[in-house]
Amino acid sequence: MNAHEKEELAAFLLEAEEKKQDVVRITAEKRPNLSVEEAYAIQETLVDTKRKQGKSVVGPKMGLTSKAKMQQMNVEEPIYGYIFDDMVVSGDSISMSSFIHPKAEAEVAFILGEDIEGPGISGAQVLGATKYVVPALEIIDSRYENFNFTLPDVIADNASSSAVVFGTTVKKPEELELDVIGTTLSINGEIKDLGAGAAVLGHPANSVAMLANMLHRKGQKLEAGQIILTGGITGAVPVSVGDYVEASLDGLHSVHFSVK
Ligand code: 0L1
Ligand code: MG
Repeated sequence: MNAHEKEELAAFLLEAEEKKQDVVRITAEKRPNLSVEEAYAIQETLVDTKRKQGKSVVGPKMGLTSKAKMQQMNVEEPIYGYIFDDMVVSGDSISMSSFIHPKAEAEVAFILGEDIEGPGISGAQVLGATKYVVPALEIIDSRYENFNFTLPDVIADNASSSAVVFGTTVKKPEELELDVIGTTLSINGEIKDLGAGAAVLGHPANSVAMLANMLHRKGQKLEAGQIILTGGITGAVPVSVGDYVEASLDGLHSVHFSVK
């Protein structure tokens, strides 16, 4: 894929994100044989464009970290994307007009105290390099019609990244057993899904370790100060106007937002 094609496809996805207008997946018509490698190259171009627009990266994130999502997509490895500063929700409400068809999922985020550079990083090393963990609600919003995509499509689309609400409870990782923290995701007081931290690759720290090892293949590393979304402990649930969305994570209290 040449530079012009990469830029055209990144611009196609960025326009859909800016206009809040869903599009047909890239592999349906534009590039049926898109490979995972090419998809990450499109994602990199999209990320560079956002940086040139003055946005800054809060941290990379992991997606497709649950067995169910990996089986559904027929993959053995999760994917990553990037969360930008303008995706972080500052108040306690979001506007439906900022999204196409948002879904929320409950996650644990890691705030790194040290750089982490692969290869061969383990979950234990990640815990040693992590300053704090916080609860988070990630709002994913695929730019593709009906969330209909193949693996390369969703990689190119920055792993459906759109927004994130961070909770205010901050804990040191050693204060919790992150693999057994029980988590519920409720909408308007009704539990829509639940899980335990182990749903994320056995332990959320394993997700950060895998991310460090995947980035190493590109000559990149995780950096101190980055906030890493580790992947959904619960499934992703569609949200609509009027909803009050709340995730409760044992020991990390709750994180919530309303949809206007
Ligand atoms: O954060 C995530 O797990 C999203 C990964 C992309 C798959 C999706 O949009 O459902
Ligand atoms: Mg996620």
